[in-house]
Amino acid sequence: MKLCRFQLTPNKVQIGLVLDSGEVLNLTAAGIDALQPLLESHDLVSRLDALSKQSLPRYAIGSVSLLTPVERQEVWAAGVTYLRSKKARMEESISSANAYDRVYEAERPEIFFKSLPEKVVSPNEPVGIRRDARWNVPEPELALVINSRGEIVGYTIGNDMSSRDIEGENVLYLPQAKIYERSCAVGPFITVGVTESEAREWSINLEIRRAGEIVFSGQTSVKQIKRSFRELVDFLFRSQRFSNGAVLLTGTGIVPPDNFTLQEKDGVQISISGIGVLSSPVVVV
Ligand code: DO4
Ligand code: MG
Repeated sequence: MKLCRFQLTPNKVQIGLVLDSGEVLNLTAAGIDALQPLLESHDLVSRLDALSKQSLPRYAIGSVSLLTPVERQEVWAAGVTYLRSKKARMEESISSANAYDRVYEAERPEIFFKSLPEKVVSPNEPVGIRRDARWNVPEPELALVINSRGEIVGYTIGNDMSSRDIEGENVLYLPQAKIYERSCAVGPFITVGVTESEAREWSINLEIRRAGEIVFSGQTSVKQIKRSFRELVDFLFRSQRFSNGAVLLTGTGIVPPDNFTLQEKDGVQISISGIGVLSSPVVVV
């Protein structure tokens, strides 16, 4: 089951349930005007099941504008959760290679703040590359959708846009490499009613196009993530409350070759098998 936020006309955000037919069922017509109360409910899947049987307006998915499903949640991200990411970080950062090596093995994971909800970029809206960076990449990541009780209630797609030259120059520059205008896209759907072991069977694909040609493609599997989702969420929720819930990106396992950097007008397409496709053009910010 997949939830989304969408618009038919500007300025009116609606909540939808994506049906197997490929249509979007309008849950706002049943009085649901935000995702958060749904994500807090104790019987989410059975509620959605009941709603799916109601006679509500439905639209072809291609006829609506999909928005990010992030409403008021802070977005956080875990790093160095895949061996591929650990190697890439150690190669790009001469001064801090040891830090990345140690965090991969340590009990405490790397978790960093990524975005305020109002700064999150919706599907098909541009993601940014910093004008003061030379080496920019997308990071395609499975994102956990967590309610205020710390329960993982769904999964979506996140893009942790990153400036590798800034990150590699000095580990203290990490926030500048990670947090800037349009550096985080999330969406389009939240898949619910799936266990961690089912989500671990999903694959993640990244395709980057330039002038219509594919200039990079890569694939990984969610099962390559070294840590359990529960472990990551438990660390995030240690000594911190999230009254609006949170979204946690789980790290990247796809790293383009070192001679690759994004350019303005590139197209980034991230697919996760159990969720869908998050597409974003690239702009310089
Ligand atoms: O420590 C740098 C960030 C790593 C990261 O974002 C990732 O592994 O996805
Ligand atoms: Mg990342």
